[in-house]
Amino acid sequence: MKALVWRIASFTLIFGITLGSIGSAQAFSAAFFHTISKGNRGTDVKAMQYLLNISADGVFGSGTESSVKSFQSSRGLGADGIVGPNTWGELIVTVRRGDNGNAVKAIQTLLNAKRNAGLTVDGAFGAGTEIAVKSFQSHAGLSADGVVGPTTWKNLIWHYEYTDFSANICDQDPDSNGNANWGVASTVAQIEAAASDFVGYGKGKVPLGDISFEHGGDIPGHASHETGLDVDLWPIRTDGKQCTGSRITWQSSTYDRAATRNLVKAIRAAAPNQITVIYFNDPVLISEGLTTSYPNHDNHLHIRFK
Ligand SMILES: [Ca+2]
Ligand SMILES: [Ca+2]
Ligand SMILES: [Zn+2]
Repeated sequence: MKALVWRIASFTLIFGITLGSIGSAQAFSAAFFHTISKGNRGTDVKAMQYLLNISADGVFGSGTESSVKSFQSSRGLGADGIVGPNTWGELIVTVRRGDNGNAVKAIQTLLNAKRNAGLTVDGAFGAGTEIAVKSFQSHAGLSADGVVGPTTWKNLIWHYEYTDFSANICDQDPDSNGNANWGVASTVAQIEAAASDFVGYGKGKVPLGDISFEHGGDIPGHASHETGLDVDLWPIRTDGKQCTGSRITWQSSTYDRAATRNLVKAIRAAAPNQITVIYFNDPVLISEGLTTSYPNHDNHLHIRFK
């Protein structure tokens, strides 16, 4: 009996380890180049601008779009101005220790934003950058050779980014999903830009519920929050205490419609043409074309980015 128990235990142990490693490998074998286009912003946009050798301000505007189209024409791609997997594939160049230039700046920028690497963005691929690259490769289940080739580029672009709670956003966790504050880089940057704008109105910070887990995947009770593109925010209170007071609905006496409207407008302005839908049941905001009705969305705004 004891031997049987031990055999079951060791089988579980070995099988558990196997399952564990398959699980993490799966998260990264699903990696792909996020498609970015005019209206997006953030770390992936900045990396792309470095690779294009244009000003890297992290905002995909008209000038960036023109540069993308020229680049696409020069490489025999359809000049649609949209940076999808084929355009990324033409933009990336393999870099390793001893290399210099904008592609290295792109790598340093990505490692800083997504892995908190703390590198100086100087375009010089030295020992520190190599250590950070190897660390990321291990994290992603890749062979840690320190060389940034197509697979490492793809995994770095794909990897999500954590929301910055140091200034304009507070962290709410209504469904006990812990640090589900990771999103596609453009999702996070667009919310951060909107929050920065909103805080200027003087109605307090923006409360953020769930986005996604670090590498996406199953999130209890939130089937749509698995790809880093869906964000829950809470409505604004008339006393500005949406980060510390109780959670309200649009029917609450402390609901601040004007401030919540400003928040929705800031979100739309920070990501023009990059929003699929904003669910929130305030009938006035719906009548203004700002939000869309959906069951169970009385107490939060659910933003879905493209
Ligand atoms: Ca996009
Ligand atoms: Ca949260
Ligand atoms: Zn990770």
